[in-house]
Amino acid sequence: MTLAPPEVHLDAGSLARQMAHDVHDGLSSRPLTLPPKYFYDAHGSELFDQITRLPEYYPTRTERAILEAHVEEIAALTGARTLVELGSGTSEKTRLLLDTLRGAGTLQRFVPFDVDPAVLELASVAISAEMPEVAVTPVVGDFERHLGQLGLAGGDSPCLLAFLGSTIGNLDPAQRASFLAGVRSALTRDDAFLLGLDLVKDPERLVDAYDDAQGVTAAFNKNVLSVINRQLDADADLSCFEHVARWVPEHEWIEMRLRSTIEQRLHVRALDLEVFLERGEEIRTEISSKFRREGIAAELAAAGLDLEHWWTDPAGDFALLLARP
Ligand code: AVJ
Repeated sequence: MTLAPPEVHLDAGSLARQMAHDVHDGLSSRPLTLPPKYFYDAHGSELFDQITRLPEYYPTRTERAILEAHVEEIAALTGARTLVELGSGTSEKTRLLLDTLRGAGTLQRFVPFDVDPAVLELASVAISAEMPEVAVTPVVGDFERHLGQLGLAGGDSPCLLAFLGSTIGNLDPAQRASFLAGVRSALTRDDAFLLGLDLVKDPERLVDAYDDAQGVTAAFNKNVLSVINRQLDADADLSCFEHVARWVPEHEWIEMRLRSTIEQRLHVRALDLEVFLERGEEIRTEISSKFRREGIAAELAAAGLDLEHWWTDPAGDFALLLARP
């Protein structure tokens, strides 16, 4: 078994400080915001898992179909000896990539990269038990801050860096530019970047994907308040907020918001912060950007990456792309 202990760039203490800082920032000025990364405690991750199986939420199954159709080609194009997966969780799509790279005889090393050490541990142990000849070297970190420390150069190159699920959509354009610069600097000549993107489409379908009939997405959205109640000793009453999903054409992104149904006072004790909410006032909890080929090609180019391959499903709902330095 070749499972290394995780390389930790982010311990529990610094995560907690980061959260306190982000929540303070988001709730102490208007418009009120909360960062989407705090949706994912154990309950939030379970709800997200349910979302991925909802009839309205097409991205997960569509991306899987694209990957299934082209994974052999991706393996052949990259000849990857190292697979790095950002925000990996326990994804079955990772397994498809791993199995194919193994089948091609190139895979030597797997680097799962996630903020959550518990999720990382589960994934790492499972993969290293299944694939004893593959070195599993997990990294605990935040992909917005710690890509520069990945230290891939000198490892088993070429490396394939995968970022699936359109998670990049949570970043605004400025955050994306700095993230993509981080990706570029983590890669060398023969490496490649595999990116999953949700595409611009009929707004009605987009809104439905973020406001499902069963209310799972509503529960997922409100769960961020439970996280804050628990982690920062706040007193939010989830029943006094309603879920809102809205398409914003100027930015081509979906916004999720929590709308206060009454005038209320929110007390975040650990931050010594009181927030007064008018009836109908909203907290923005997530942006989920939708992409076009020309737009992302330009963003990649600005970071020094060439878009070399672009694959979509027949309906053009979702895309996988391969870019190189
Ligand atoms: C995990 C960020 C890709 O934006 O579609 C799903 C999260 N939010 N439903 C997305 C999410 C509401 C998801 N990402």
